[in-house]
Amino acid sequence: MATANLSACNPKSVPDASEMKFGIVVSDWNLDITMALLDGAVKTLKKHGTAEGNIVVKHVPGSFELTLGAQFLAEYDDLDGVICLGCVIQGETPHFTYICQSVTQGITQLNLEYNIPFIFGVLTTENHQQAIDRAGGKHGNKGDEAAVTVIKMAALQREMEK
Ligand code: DLZ
Repeated sequence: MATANLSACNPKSVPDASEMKFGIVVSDWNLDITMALLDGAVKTLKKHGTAEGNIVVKHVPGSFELTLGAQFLAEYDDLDGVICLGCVIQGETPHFTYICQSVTQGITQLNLEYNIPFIFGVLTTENHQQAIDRAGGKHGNKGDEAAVTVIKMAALQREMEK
């Protein structure tokens, strides 16, 4: 009887990322939160084998600029994927809605136009505490999740290209 390779079948397992190179574009708005997301993403990429020299980090002023920052990374470097990190907190004006719509659509468009994954690591919260809870707090660190996601998508692309 054939034995199944359980680790290959396990949807939770994370592929080896030692031969991969990633870009991270991070927004400077709500910097305490986005730096925590960045820290989580970098630690997780390294944990799965990505060399520090193969993690290219670029800053942009706000989440609205994440799309173009990610496009610059894809155009000017040879990357397996790009993580976009930001934090948009609801204010008293409709600004929140416009920024969230723009960055969501922008990142979706990049995924369809380039042949590498662009990961949405943007917190969209009602207040600062909800953001803290998701940037290393009681709900984990969404930067970690974004890193796992980019590794999985880059591995999927490599598998399909063979
Ligand atoms: C202007 C603005 C506001 C009000 N709020 C946020 C926010 O919560 N998170 C964020 O990342 N950026 C915010 N920005 C800045 C915009 O993303 C953008 O940088 C400016 O509108 C300039 O294009």
